[in-house]
Amino acid sequence: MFWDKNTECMEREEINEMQIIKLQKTVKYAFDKIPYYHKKYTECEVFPEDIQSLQDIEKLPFTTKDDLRESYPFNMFAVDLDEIIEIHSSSGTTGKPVVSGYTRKDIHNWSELLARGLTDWGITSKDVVQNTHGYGLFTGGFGLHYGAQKIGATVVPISTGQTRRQIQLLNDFKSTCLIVTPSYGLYIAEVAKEEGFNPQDMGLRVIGFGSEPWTEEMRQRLQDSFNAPAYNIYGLTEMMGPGVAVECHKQNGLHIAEDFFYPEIIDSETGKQLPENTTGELVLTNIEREGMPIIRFRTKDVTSLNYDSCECGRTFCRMDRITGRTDDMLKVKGVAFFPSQIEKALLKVTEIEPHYQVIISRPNNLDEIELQVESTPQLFSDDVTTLIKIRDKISDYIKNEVGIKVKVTLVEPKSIKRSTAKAIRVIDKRNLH
Ligand code: DLL
Repeated sequence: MFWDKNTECMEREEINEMQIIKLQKTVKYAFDKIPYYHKKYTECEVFPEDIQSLQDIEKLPFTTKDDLRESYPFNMFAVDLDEIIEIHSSSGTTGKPVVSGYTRKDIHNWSELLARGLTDWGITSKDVVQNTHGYGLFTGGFGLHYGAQKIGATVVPISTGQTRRQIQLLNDFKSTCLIVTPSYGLYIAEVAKEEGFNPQDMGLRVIGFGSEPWTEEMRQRLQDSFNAPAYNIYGLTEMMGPGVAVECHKQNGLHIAEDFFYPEIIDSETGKQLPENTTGELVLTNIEREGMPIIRFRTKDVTSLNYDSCECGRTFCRMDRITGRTDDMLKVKGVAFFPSQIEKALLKVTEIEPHYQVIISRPNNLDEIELQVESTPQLFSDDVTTLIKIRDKISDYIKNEVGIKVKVTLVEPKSIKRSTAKAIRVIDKRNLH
């Protein structure tokens, strides 16, 4: 099924013709309306009229997360605040998060992206969509909400957590579609079993999942647990949120909405474009966004693009599932952060040595994060109450800096392996690649 067949099945030539027109318009719009782009392009001596073909996009400098942070809060907006009807923001940092602003038209377009994806999965106005993504500054809740409502489905905006209630509503409301992060989906299945329900009999027809790294094996387990197909959704706050790319029912890659985003794959070392079917860093450009058009954003997500025709009939290119990051960003319990933030918090605690290791695991399908920190010889000989106090202090500082609660373990002085090269700070046992 198609939501907007004319668009979703355009010929490649038509797509490219549309993209160059939209790209030229966007570059001129950003240059005229956003001082950041005006300054940057003037410094690089590249101007809107230099963009004559899609290949010319390579003449433009990249935009990075740091550029967006420096524009905090609203300096990347291309319109006045009175035209912005909604704001979202990335999770994690308490310093300067990335802000994303949407005009009414942007919200309309965002809904379209997800309406397309959900329709392909067979969702109609007859479905009940239980949306467990967080509602708030995170884009997951509202993005999926708008898309599901657009097609007239009944949305249950339960948001994240309250697992027993999730199970109760799955049963009582007879939800037919569950929107989850893969790890939370598996957790719901497990708790359901503990509560005496068989998740396979709950009547779910479809699962939509995304927002964090996952493996094919996890997808398989999710599908087996609920006896329903599970489809991948990709997106990021900076570009819009979920829906930048959505997997079709063939489960063979995610179709990028090429009428809204122009994708490139680059070699993250050289910054040069790589050919199709080659793995590298995904770079995205908003070619249809009023509130905050971002040009050549380095996502740091590792994937490849495939332009072969897809059996589903859609012609937009497909990206592979994300297989890694080019930086050390971690996503744990849906919160994105960098190990350097943990270090920053630790350095504020004078009683300990800044030797630490972060261990991430996924027992029972839910992320767990443990921080092992070396205590000083002096502290180590102190009484237990002092140790507990310090441990709680570390935990509080980290919650403040990173936004999540970590389990802190104080270990013996000199027990964390020293490294002569780049220290291995993070041990991710989740096996996500
Ligand atoms: O996670 C948007 C989203 C919400 C996508 C709900 C899908 C469903 P951010 O919080 O800004 O936005 O995080 C974006 O999460 O750069 C990837 O590293 C990672 N990510 C998002 N979707 C996937 C996915 C939302 N399907 C960052 N597979 C991105 C793997 C994903 N990683």
